[in-house]
Amino acid sequence: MVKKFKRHTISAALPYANGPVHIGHLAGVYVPSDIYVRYLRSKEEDVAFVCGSDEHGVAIELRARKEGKTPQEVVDFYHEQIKSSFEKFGISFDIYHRTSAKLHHETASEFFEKLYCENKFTETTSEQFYDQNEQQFLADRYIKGTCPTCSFPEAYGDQCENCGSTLSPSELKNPKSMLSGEAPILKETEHWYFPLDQYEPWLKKWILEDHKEWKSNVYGQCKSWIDNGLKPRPMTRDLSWGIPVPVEGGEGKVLYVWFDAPIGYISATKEWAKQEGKNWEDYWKSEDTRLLHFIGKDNIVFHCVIFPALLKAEGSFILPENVPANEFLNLENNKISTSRNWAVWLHEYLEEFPDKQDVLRYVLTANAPETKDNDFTWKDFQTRNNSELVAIFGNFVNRAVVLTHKYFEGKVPSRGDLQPIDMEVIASIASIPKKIEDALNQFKFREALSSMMELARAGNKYLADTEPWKLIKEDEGRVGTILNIALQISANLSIVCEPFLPFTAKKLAKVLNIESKKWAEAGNVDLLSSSHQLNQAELLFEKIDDKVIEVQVNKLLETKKMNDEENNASELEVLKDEIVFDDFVKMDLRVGEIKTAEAVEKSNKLLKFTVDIGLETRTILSGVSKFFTPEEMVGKKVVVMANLAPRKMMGTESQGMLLFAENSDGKLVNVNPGDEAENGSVVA
Ligand code: B3M
Ligand code: ZN
Repeated sequence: MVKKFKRHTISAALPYANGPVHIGHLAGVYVPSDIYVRYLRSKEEDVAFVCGSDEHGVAIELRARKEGKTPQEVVDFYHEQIKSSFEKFGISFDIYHRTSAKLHHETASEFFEKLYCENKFTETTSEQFYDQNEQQFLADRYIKGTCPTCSFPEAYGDQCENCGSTLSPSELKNPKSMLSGEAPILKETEHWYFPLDQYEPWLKKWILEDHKEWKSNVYGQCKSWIDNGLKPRPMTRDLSWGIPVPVEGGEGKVLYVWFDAPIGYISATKEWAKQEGKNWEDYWKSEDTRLLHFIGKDNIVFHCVIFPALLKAEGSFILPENVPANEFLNLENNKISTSRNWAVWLHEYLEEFPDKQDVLRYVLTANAPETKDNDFTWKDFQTRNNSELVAIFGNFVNRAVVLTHKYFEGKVPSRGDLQPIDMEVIASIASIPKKIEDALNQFKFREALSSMMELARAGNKYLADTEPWKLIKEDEGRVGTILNIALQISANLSIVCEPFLPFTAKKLAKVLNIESKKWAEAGNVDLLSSSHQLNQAELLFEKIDDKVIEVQVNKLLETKKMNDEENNASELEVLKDEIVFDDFVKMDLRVGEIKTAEAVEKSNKLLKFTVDIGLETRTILSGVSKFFTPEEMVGKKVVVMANLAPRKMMGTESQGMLLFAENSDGKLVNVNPGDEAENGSVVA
């Protein structure tokens, strides 16, 4: 049964205000939601499109600590930056709010209080890690230790980034507080839990039976969560940055960020309604409103399971009709990562590709990670621009307009008798809008985009097949018919491309000298009346050069190089596992003096030394020829590991090892014990 809704509340995930936004955000959430909303508006539907910055949570506290700033300073900066990037990309939110706003604090607190007063929470005491030096409970992210699975020494309390295992802080070996560096203690603390388990039967029916139409990636994730059994989840945290817990005993605690963030959609709607003189409750409490959440796949459980259960418990809100979550976008075959700077940042793109927002919107939609993770490559970006936007869309419109100026003084010529080829292309004008609609109604944005391009393609082919430039001498009337049809296609394009390419749609409307038209007019072959005056042609898209792409690829290569170097350096920063004194004294370290040194034949690494270690002279091979010449080593004092079992290298037995220090750039330097040290002295 298809339900008819009176209005739509469309939310796009609230990005954390702890870093800039990148193409992954745009592809996964903001471009598809914007396409959908623009389409609805074009259909003259009543829509509230809400978003804002998610400004609470540990990630933001951590970032602030790292930057030596207050959390508020951090979110103030990124909120503005993110907001401006979205605006410049034409993401047409009705409001871009923020969760540090007073109205949001009030809204989230009231929501919490209501659940509290109606006994919808359970209070539970548990033991959590506590930093005695800092007198603070530690969020999972604030604890580091050795991963129980892979022994990576830098695993976080909630996850090991080396092997990917999900952890709880108590599983870490040698847990250390990231605040003081000390080992934390376990201390009792009380929190308010939302008994998600009690909502399991309801969730089973609501999702697994009543929402079988959800995208399979979304439905699948929900099913696996529910099948694994739901547990009570704490809705408060021992942190200082966030919304204070508004009930007795809540001092020093804040609401869990995933409790308050989705309520951010509600407070954003409230703020917007206030500004627009509307009633926000129509958008959240009326059964004839359709609520949709656009999100990325890592947010599915929060939007499909936890938040709906909270809304259900509260009792007065509508529930989402659908949650069209996308998978992830990778960049040049690697996961996008903020910390490794592996991303195309929107604010940088805007600077480096001025006026090319639609190109990125196009590429990200054509290649959207709708059903599986997908890859963004600069090469593909260039190809789609040059051979689709420029060669098909832009070329078609440009030809139609330029020829009209050339032959008809820029006035739309009238149509004469139609030939089969005209009928054929007119049929596509009529049928394509419906195709786009069907795809959009199912959140199939790639398909919708490709249907939109089908119209441009049809137009381009029509001009190529009819070749009006060859007919002008003998049959001006025929040329008029052809150009009329081509211009009607262009006018149709300006309607159906608008959700995807809003900047282009505007330019196109300007060239055609028409007001923007609504979706209902799409499919019409009489959008432009005869003699309507066009404006001068303007290039809608321009070719992107190999050189421009090279710059971007090089930028990524540079990042990769820097990351690799950093990885090497951080390996050194991590101290090895503790050993006992008995282990240490097993090593016999002696002062030695290099007597002779020579290169080893056929080896480009090894030098062969004879070293006087007091009681005897040893032959020792060492892979240092990149750093020292044999000559400069003769006479040098060195530290020798004297009781290392002999090893044969390139046919020679090496009887010990020389000690060198490795600098952060990989350069080796001699560990020089100084001239005062006698050959054979024990180093200990
Ligand atoms: N800020 C997580 C994210 O940016 C989170 C989304 C909140 S939506 C209510 O991926
Ligand atoms: Zn691990």
